[in-house]
Amino acid sequence: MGNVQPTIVPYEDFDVTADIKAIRKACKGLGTDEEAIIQILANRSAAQRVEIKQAYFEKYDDVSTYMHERDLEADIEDDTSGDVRNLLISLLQASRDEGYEVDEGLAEQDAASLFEAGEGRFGTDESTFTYILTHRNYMQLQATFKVYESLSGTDILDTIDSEATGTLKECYITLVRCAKNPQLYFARRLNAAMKGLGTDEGTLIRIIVGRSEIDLETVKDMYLEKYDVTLKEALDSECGGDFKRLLIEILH
Ligand SMILES: [Ca+2]
Repeated sequence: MGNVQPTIVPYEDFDVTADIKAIRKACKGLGTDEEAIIQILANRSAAQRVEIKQAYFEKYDDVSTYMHERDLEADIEDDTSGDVRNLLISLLQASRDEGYEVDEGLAEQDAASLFEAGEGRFGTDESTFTYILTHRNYMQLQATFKVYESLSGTDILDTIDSEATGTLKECYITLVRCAKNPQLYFARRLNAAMKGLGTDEGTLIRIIVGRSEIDLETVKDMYLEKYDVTLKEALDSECGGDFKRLLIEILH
């Protein structure tokens, strides 16, 4: 990964209003789009998540059509259940260590706990997975995943694939991908935003502008490695007009 900066620097393109609107939208309607909420919260610093929580409370508490106080945690509690709800609330509580220190002893301890919570037992102890994935810093998680692999012989993603199901599994996978290789994660999201009919322009702008001062060069490298086409070529064939020119401008 070379000299890439860790990604838990505050999200550059942070727009608290856009975030709470997106979260509100994900909470409303049929079911909750947990994946959308995770994608936002997993890429904001602790301070930004606190800001999101407060802004959400202020905005939606003012709306008098609601009979009772609404805050983000309550919305999520209404709309999701059990383990997914606990995971989202833990992310919102901004409890993740945001340093870059790696404690090898803790990595060994956490890897053993993850093993015991999953492969080492009948069923799965989701609370252990949720706690570790939401509390440790990303560098620490990278160390834990390495120890895990040597301990169990299995990649943590394969373990999650067989130990978790449904939305919870998708959320864990998103968190692990963010922690393991943030730049590859962004490359995947860019690809998904262009794939199929139409283009998710908002996502393209958010990632390209947001990462431009941080690690866009590495995101571009990851994109090429993963999809065998440069990000520029992909944008060229998927987007049109001024929008495309703007994005390619930012890419250099
Ligand atoms: Ca198991």
